Amino acid sequence: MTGLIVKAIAGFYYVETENGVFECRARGKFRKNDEHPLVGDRVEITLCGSSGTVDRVIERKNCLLRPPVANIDRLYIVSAYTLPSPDFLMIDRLTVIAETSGIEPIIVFNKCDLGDFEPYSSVYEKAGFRTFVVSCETGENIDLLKADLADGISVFTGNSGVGKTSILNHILDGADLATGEVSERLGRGRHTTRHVELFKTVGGGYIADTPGFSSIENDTILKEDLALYFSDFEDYRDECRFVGCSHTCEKGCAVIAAVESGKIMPTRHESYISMYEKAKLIKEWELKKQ
Ligand SMILES: Nc1nc2c(ncn2[C@@H]2O[C@H](COP(=O)(O)OP(=O)(O)OP(=O)(O)O)[C@@H](O)[C@H]2O)c(=O)[nH]1
Ligand SMILES: [Mg+2]
Ligand SMILES: [Zn+2]
Repeated sequence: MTGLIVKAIAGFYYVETENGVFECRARGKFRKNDEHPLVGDRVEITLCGSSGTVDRVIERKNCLLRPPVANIDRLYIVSAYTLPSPDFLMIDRLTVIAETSGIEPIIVFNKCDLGDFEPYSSVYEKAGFRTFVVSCETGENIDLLKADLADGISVFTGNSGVGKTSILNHILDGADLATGEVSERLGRGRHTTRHVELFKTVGGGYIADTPGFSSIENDTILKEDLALYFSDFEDYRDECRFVGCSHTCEKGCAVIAAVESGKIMPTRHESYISMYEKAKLIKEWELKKQ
C-alpha cells in the first residue's frame, strides 16, 4: 500500500492512505543507511493490524532539511511586522535555499494590523517574488493566501512567533491549533509548534506547519553562483567593469551602482554580501561530497 507521510514524531510516521491514517515505524534498513523518511514523502508501507512499517520512500523531487519536508511545491516565508520584526537576511537566505531546490519561494508579511508593510513588500515585489500582506487579527487578505494553497504541498516557515500557526487556524476549516504568546521582553516566540505536520487544504492540497527557528544553516551554494539567485540583480550583474566581479566591493560594479541609485534595495544587497562571505568558506569538493 502507498501513502503520504503527514506527520513525524519521535520515530513514528503517520501515513495517510486511501483507507485512513496509519502509525508506522521505519524499517531498520533506514537507520542503517542513515536515511530518514520525511513529512511529504510518498512511501510504501506494510500493515500489521492497525499499525505498520515504512518499507520504501518513493523518489523525492526535492527536500529541505530545515524545515524537514519533502516534495515541496511552494515555500511561504512568513515574517511579522513586529514581535518579532522582519529578519531580511533570513528571508533572503530562505529564498536562495528554496530556489536551489526547485521550490517557489513566496513572501508572507503577517500582522499588518500593527504597521505599514509597504516599504518591505515593495522590496520583494520589485525583486520578482509573489508577496502576501495579511493579518490574522483583522483577516485581511487571508482569503488570497487560502486560494493559493489549493493544490500541491505548501510549507510555512519563518521565525518563531511570526504567526504561522495562527494563519493556519484561519485557513483550515475548524482548525484549533495551539499558538503562543510572544514574549514582549524578548520579542520572540516560545516555539509553540514542535513538530512538522501536513494539513489538507480546501482544494485538496497540503500545507505544512513547522516549528519556528532563530537561525538557519545548511547553505550549500558556491559564491560564484549566488548572484544567479538574486533575480533583482539580473539586469546589472553582467554590466560590471571586471569579469568575475563579486558584486561586494569592486570599483565599476553595476550591481553596487544600482543599489546606490535605488534600483536594488539595500537590504537585499546586505543579505547578498553576508551570504557571499559565508559561501566563501564552502569549497567545490565539499558540495560534490553531499
Ligand atoms: N497583532 C497580531 N498578532 C498576531 C497575528 N498573527 C498572530 N499573532 C499573534 O502572534 C503570536 C504567535 O503566533 P503563532 O501562530 O503561535 O506563531 P508561530 O509562527 O506559529 O510560532 P512557532 O510555532 O513558535 O514557530 C500569537 O500570540 C498570535 O496571537 C496578527 O496578524 N496580528
Ligand atoms: Mg506555530
Ligand atoms: Zn559587480
